[in-house]
Amino acid sequence: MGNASSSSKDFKEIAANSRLDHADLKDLLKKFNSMAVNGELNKEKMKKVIDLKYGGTDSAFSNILFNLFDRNNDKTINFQEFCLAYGYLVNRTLDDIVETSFKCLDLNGDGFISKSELRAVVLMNKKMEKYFKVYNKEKPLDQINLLPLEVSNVNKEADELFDQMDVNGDKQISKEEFLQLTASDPVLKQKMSNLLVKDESLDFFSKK
Ligand SMILES: [Ca+2]
Ligand SMILES: [Ca+2]
Repeated sequence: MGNASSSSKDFKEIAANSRLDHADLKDLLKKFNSMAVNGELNKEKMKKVIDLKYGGTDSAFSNILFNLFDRNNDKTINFQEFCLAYGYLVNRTLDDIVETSFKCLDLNGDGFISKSELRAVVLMNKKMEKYFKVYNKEKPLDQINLLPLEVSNVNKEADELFDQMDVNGDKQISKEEFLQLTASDPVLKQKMSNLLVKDESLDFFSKK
């Protein structure tokens, strides 16, 4: 404390926003620099890192993770965004969790959550659960398959959730619908943030 160099000032601000301490940030900076090119991490590079760490990727997973990181929607991830995402995954608190959940679940970023997006997300959650809990990360993510019965159960679950949230029945979930419903239903709010595979995403930052 008391050292007023500009980088320590930046660190202080990032530490406060991400609820991480100085040692965490130093560690994260090393990780970030090992992944980033010219101080930025783009989606392609992020997919490569996912592929390396999980033995494959899933487009719903990489889109969610990218949307979680890229808070200002400029299609690239800077160090501050990198830290905020990590802070959220570790501490589980984020001031704008509802907006962030919507942004993450809207995989293609068109401002709506479609039925196929929700299906893809619920399916990916199931796949990640298998990867972690059934195979204990020993089988590459690319080789994890769901049985036809699992797929139909997942689709049913996703469609029920979708119908619950598509209040006006126009076959898409708008941000207004999402904000209103989650504000009045804490269980639903929790369910939505649970779809962001927080535990599983932490491996993105692991050594390997
Ligand atoms: Ca960004
Ligand atoms: Ca969408």
